[in-house]
Amino acid sequence: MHVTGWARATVPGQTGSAAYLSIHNGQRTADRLLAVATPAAAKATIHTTSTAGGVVRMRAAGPLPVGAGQMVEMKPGGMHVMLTGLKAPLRVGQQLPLTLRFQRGGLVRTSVPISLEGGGGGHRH
Ligand SMILES: [Cu+2]
Repeated sequence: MHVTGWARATVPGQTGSAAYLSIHNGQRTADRLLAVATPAAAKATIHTTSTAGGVVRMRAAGPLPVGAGQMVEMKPGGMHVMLTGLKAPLRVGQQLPLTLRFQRGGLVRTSVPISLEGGGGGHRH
């Protein structure tokens, strides 16, 4: 399982944010992402976003299937990892540590860069 992505930096007073992950399953068997955790927030929840009648709604979306050889890409306005109860501001240039729990693959620990617009790795538009 190869996980990359980024988390959105917060503005002052903001206690929630989101992380957008790209999950690549290089295995020959399908897997499912069961849960995400970070020491930086009280809660991390897999969410999808849908728009119906001009109203944007988010709802819990786990467990998230990742087929054999497939890539699941989270994006602003779509699937994301909702972070609530942040213990400190998310600052541009810092890293957000994450632990992903897969049904077959077990725990995957990673960290993603914190930025304003994504791109990660110091890349800016
Ligand atoms: Cu959300």
